Amino acid sequence: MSELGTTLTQYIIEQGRAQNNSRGAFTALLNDVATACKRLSNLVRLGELAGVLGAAGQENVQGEEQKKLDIIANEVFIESMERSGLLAAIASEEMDEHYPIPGRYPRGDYLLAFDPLDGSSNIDVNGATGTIFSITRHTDSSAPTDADFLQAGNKQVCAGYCLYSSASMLVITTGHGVAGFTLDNSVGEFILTHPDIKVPKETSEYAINSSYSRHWLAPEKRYVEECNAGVDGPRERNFNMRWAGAMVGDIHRILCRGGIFMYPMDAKLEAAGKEGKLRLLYEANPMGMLIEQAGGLAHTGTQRILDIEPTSLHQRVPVIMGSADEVERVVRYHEEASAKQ
Ligand code: P6P
Repeated sequence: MSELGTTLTQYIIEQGRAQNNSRGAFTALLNDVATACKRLSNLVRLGELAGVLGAAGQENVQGEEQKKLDIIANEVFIESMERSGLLAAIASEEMDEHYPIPGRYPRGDYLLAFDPLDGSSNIDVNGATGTIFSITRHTDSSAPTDADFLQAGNKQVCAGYCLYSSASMLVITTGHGVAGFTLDNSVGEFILTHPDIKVPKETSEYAINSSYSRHWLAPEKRYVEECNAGVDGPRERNFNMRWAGAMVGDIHRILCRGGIFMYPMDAKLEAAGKEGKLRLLYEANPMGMLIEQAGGLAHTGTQRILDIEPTSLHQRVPVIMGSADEVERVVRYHEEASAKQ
């Protein structure tokens, strides 16, 4: 295992050596990700001083109001990643279709899907935000299409996020566990501070937006009511609730001390014909890989997230992920509810 204080580059090289595969291309690719995250960390940290707060006066493909920083973050990431010759194309929450690598740059074998600034509504109130990314392979020699991004989450070769909060932290997995790096602004390096992150199987904390409780389906209603009853109900302990308003903030807390994060299917989403709120390719899949690699579970309530065969670039799915015991309990409640129908 790499030692505390190792830089991200040293860590990737050491991991490659340990897994007996040359990581040259991968090292360069993750270094580009790190460079983009450093740039974004600076912009987020300066906030209004950089003149990057507030609405951009337009909507993204999701129909969501874009913040200035949503657009800037998307541009910073693309500019940092497109020249490496390692990517074949980029897909982003902020772009309707994939972004092909311009002909003036060589085309590589990896696909990057990312959410440039998750939780951007927190920006104007100095709350936690982050960038979430997912990397898959593109082995076909032809120019990629949107369809090439439609790979199940179990095909990801790397997943991670950069959390912009009291510290900026890059948390990644390449399929061999989860490691966390803290940005040392004095040297401009991500330094290994969390070498082997594990999600505790048990927890006394759950995360869900309780303002939607009137729309919840029976399994989630039952689960949350039992948590709220604490030791006065069937649970063996009392529970706390936390909701960061940014998946990256909630998932980081869960990776650090356990918990369960839920953005489940509910009656309002069903009535609107939606499959969920959160996006599969660049939110649920990368976070699901991190959670599973750290020993947790990532589920929709009816299936494992990483087994879903995507059908569209901005596909949405229900999300229930975190401490294994709690996710298993919610899934069991879904199974019991289905058996009654
Ligand atoms: P709500 C941020 O917009 C996001 O996509 C996730 O990061 C976050 O967990 C969720 O939506 C917050 O949704 O409905 O509570 O505003």
